[in-house]
Formats: sequence, structure tokens, C-alpha cells
Amino acid sequence: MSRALVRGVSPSYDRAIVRDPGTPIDVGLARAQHGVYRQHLVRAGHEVREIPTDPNHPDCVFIEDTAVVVGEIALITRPGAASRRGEVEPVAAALGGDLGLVRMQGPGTLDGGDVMQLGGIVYVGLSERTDPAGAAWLSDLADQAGMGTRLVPVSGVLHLKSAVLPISEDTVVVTPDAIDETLLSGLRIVHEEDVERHMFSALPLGNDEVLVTSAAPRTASAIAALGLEVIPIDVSEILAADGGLTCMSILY
Ligand code: CIR
Repeated sequence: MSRALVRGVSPSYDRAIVRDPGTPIDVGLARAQHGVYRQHLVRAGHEVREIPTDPNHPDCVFIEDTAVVVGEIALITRPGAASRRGEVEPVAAALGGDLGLVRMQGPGTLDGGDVMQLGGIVYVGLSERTDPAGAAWLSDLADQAGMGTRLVPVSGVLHLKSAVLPISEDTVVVTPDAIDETLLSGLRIVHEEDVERHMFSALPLGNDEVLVTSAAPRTASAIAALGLEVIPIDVSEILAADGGLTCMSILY
């Protein structure tokens, strides 16, 4: 059985960082949506472990940004947003029992949302949160694990996985015009529907099942047409703070 590390929604989640402030965030609804997400992980066969939430860290539910697991090693990140750096220690403590730890040191920064591992390649987004020095920490680990690294400049969105979502071992859903798609050569690309821009997110659950955001039904239909089973989930309050479905867990 594989493990999923999650972290509950903070009581201060309505003060999470948002790129485009506007929609108020409903913390209670976010908690309920997170609970449903957690249940899907359990149903898919993950052993779910939960770290207590932290009222001092509004964004701590987005646990993916704090650590990246490559093989038997967890790289404990130095998140790009200074206000999020205090989120990493409890995550390191939880992963340290199962995995070797490498702790990033400054000045580089890296968010796990900028990292996608697919087909033996680690793709690292260079974004407003992840810089070349941060990416270098990961490429060293990838080298040691016998994997290649590809750097993918990202603009106009928060992270690489805001624009490129794996849905199977060889297929990704890509937001149109967000990245140089030649950097994804070798992968099958499905485009996010333009009217659903920034509303699609996905998490492959294994057995050809993919958890998808219910806010993007047209893109979900395009995926279903490939023969994958799509399972929609309403995560409106997670999308409202620029999160998606990968960001609420670390799977290892
Ligand atoms: C942030 O700006 O850091 C959070 N509000 C959203 C982080 C989302 N993380 C992710 O998708 N990996």
C-alpha cells in the first residue's frame, strides 16, 4: 500500500495567499471538501497520515509544496513564499520516519507544485516560486536516482502543475499557451478547454481512475474519451486559493 501524507485546513485558511483576490474563502466548506478528498485517497488504497494543521500557516493544507519524494529520499523544500517556510518542519518530521531526508538550504527556492515526475523524468517548473538554484537541488537527487531532469519555464500561472497535470503514465493535460510544449516531448498532451482555464486539476488514483475538479466538465469529458475513469470532486475553496488536487497530499 502506498502512503499519502495530508495536512488539515488551517482555521486561518481564509488568509491564504491568492494571486487574484476576489472570491472570499469559506473555511468550513474547504474543510468539508478536504474531507471528501481524503476519503478518495483512502478508497484508492492509500494509507493516509494526517499532520495537525497550524493556525499560523494559512496555506499549510497545500502540503505538496513542502517536500518532494524521489525514490527513498524526501527533499525538504525551501518554499518560494517566505511566509510558508515555517510549514516544512512538521512535514520533515513525519516523512523522516520512512524516508531519508535532504534539507534544501538557501538561497534557492523550490515548491513541490513545480515538480512533476513522469516516465523517468523529473520536470521542474521555473516559476515565481522555484528558481534555478532550487531546481538544482532536485536535479542532483534525480541524477542519483537515475532519472533525467527537464526545466520548464512557467509564466502566468503559479506553478508548473497549475498548467501541466499528469493523468496517466504518459499523458498530461496542459493549459493552452502556458508553457513551451516542446519541453514535454514524448508525452501525450490533452489541452484544457479554454473556457475552463485554471479550473481543471487532476490526481491519478491508479487503476485508470483520475480524480478531477468538477469545475471543468468539458476537460473531464476529453479525458474520459481516452478511456480513463474520471471521478469529479468539488474543491471550489481550494481552487479559490490557487490550489489543485495534487497539492493537498504527498504520495510515496
Ligand atoms: C500559495 O500561493 O502558496 C497557495 N495559496 C497555493 C499553493 C498551491 N500549491 C500547489 O498547487 N502545489
